Amino acid sequence: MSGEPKRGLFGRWFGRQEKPAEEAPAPDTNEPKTETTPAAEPAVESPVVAAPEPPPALGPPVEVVEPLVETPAALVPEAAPAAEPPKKTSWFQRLREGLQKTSSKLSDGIAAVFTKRKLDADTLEDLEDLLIQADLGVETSMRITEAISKGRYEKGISADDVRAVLAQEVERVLAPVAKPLQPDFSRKPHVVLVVGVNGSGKTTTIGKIAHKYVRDGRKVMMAAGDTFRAAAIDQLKVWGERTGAKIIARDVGADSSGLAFDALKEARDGGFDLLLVDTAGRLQNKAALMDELEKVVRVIRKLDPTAPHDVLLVLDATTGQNALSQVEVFRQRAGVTGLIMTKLDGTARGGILVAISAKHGLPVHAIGVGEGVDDLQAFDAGEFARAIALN
Ligand SMILES: Nc1nc2c(ncn2[C@@H]2O[C@H](COP(=O)(O)OP(=O)(O)O)[C@@H](O)[C@H]2O)c(=O)[nH]1
Ligand SMILES: [Mg+2]
Repeated sequence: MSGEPKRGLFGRWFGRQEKPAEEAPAPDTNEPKTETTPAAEPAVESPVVAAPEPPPALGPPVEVVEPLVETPAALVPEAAPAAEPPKKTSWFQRLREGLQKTSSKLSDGIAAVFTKRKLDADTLEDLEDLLIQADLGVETSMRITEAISKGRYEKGISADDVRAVLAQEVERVLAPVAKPLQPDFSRKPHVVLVVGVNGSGKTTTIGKIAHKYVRDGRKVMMAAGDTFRAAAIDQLKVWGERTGAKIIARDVGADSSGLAFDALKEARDGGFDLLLVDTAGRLQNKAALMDELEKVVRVIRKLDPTAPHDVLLVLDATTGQNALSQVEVFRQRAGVTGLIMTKLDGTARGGILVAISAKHGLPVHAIGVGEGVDDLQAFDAGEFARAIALN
């Protein structure tokens, strides 16, 4: 892996070197941050809303169904401002800052455990605890401590030695899953279904992906499949304006599988290269959400038995351990084929990606490091490992 963080990763992801896009304004208009915190969004585990019925087609506005967490007015995005945004730090800098909490906890902990350069059962156990607390997972944590115990450290081991082994082992887990998204445009369209809990960054990620391929000269369509919330539909429309991708949307409460079907039909008839299907992250409960996702897949397959060609699960890096159960549930029910982790620019708990990768081995296609159109980066195992272990 490269030691130079800023060199064309985005281009590498998509197999070609891009000229940097004009700095596009960050969408400051999406959902309130509070909604996306782990506390506010405990994921699909429990019934979130007590409404007995799904919103019927053309039924009452869903704001009635989930009024507590979201403020509809704040959700309606405004048009992007034309002004240049303030100069942003590099994506790697943002990734490093995002993982700073994890990495400094680890390095402080390692320094404390290995002050005496002693390598015995106690220090190894302390190290293992530390790694597990950083969300790396039991399996990987044991592998790292084992690697250290087997190393030749007769003269004692320094904290730097430990961190070097940590970086190496984390990279070893992540390297096989770092795989770019590779749409096959000959399918006309290549269909990407995007799933995940509410607030994880699905709609934003779809917008970023659309931007990339529109800029490449592809015909891109986005289907506003989160018909549960009016604000979600409006949000995708703004991304349509921002990127130039075509939007297929219906009224709130409309059947999202019907929408996906029509979108695919229209994309096919119109010779589109790529169809990105947004979905709801929250319905009345987990079962309803999963039923709906299954239905969307079934209906898409009536038109194209090979579709959806990618089912991307979007994970919020600030959620920590809960991401693991999200992978399990969505993988089982929605046939997830790859992951995108967002918000690695915040106060991320990126260690969980290591645990997820060790357990599931699903491709990690990209990471989100901000809210702007260009803030989607190829996932680079080495950079990520270094940001966690050597930051
Ligand atoms: N800092 C940061 N914010 C993000 C990122 N991706 C999404 N967001 C924000 O997270 C919030 C929820 O995103 P959204 O796309 O609406 O999530 P959805 O409910 O899964 O569709 C919005 O405020 C986004 O701007 C990211 O990579 N970094
Ligand atoms: Mg959304």
